[in-house]
Amino acid sequence: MRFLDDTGTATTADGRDPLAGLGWCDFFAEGLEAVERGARRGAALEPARVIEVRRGSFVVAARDGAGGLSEREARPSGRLSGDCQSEAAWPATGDWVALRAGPDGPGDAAVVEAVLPRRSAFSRKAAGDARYDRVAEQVVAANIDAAFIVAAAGNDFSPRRIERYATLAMESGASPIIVVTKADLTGDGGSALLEEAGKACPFAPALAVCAPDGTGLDGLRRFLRPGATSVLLGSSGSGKSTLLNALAGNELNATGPVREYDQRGRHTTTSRTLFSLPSGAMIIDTPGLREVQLWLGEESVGAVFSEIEEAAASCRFSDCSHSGEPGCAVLAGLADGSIAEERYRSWQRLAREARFLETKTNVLARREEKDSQKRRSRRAKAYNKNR
Ligand SMILES: Nc1nc2c(ncn2[C@@H]2O[C@H](COP(=O)(O)OP(=O)(O)OP(=O)(O)O)[C@@H](O)[C@H]2O)c(=O)[nH]1
Ligand SMILES: [Mg+2]
Ligand SMILES: [Zn+2]
Repeated sequence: MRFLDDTGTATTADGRDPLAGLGWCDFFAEGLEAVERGARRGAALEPARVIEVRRGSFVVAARDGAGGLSEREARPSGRLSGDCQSEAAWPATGDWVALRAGPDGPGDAAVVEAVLPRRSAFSRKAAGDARYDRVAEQVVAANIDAAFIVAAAGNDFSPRRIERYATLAMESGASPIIVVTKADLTGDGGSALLEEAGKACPFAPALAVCAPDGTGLDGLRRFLRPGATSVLLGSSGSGKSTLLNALAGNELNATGPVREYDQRGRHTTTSRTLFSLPSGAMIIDTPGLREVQLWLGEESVGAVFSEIEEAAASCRFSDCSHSGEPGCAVLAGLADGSIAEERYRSWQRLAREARFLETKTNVLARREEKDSQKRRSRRAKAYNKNR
């Protein structure tokens, strides 16, 4: 049984809005109200979550009017296309959007009018624009609670890449969780690599898994809360889709509201797609990123390199560049071995990259961004603390 409450919201018999299972909350409801206030009178808008972004259209999940959810295709409104000055403002997978019914009745594709403000977003610097003197943000996944940084055991394992992803995850507001896959390829169940991963990002939990035989999956499930969204990040071939496949496959017979994982895992992933697990947790699978360049994040670099940042606080000069000044606590740490040489070099490189981006982007816009970033980082740390 279902009923419409006096606001016209479809709810289930137990009074729950089906959108709540997709992560809908007051934060987004306020965003939708703001869009409605600015919209033309009479243009009824409804909330929907972007499951996949296609060329010129989106797949979204919205209320079906019968107490459940349905998947629909939607196209951008003329206004959205016109307003979108930047790539980052375009709907990304995981975004909540304001949807209007298609003008030609039920058969017509719905129209996305606006993107609602994001609670978090995993962004990178858009690839391939280095020749031009501009930098642009590309949103890989929006409104995510946790970012699984997937690194496969083997020759390609790189703590430096983990540091880079972890910095981006910190900047996003999501909690980084490191997953070492293909643990079966190591002689020790992955423990040596876990130790390396732990040094690369000291505050993030790190787990080793072997998805095909299920090893380690229960430890990972602790981070998959119903209604929360995670994103799988990592190089192509690192085992992201295999992991998703295993997480979904062990929970058989489920009918998730959003698309269920359909065992396509053996193929290289080509789109960023939001999947729903039967447990109610959501996961965004992504194609391996060939190039992960930072998008801002000087503070986030500091969070990932906490041992260096802590030492830097006791340098004699507050503007110490840590490259030869007297009384430099970072160089002292290098000398006594408490700071590893590779970490120091990696920290310098990422901090330089972040500073470069800072100077390239608008200072005022950045200041606003900083405040919200601080809030996000606090939330990200709280997420892991609360489990
Ligand atoms: N030995 C071993 N192989 C694995 C494991 N997990 C995944 N693989 C293999 O690694 C290969 C790549 O796995 P995928 O899951 O497609 O990798 P992906 O990260 O989704 O790659 P993209 O979609 O291209 O980004 C496949 O041949 C998998 O069978 C594992 O735990 N152990
Ligand atoms: Mg894949
Ligand atoms: Zn110093």
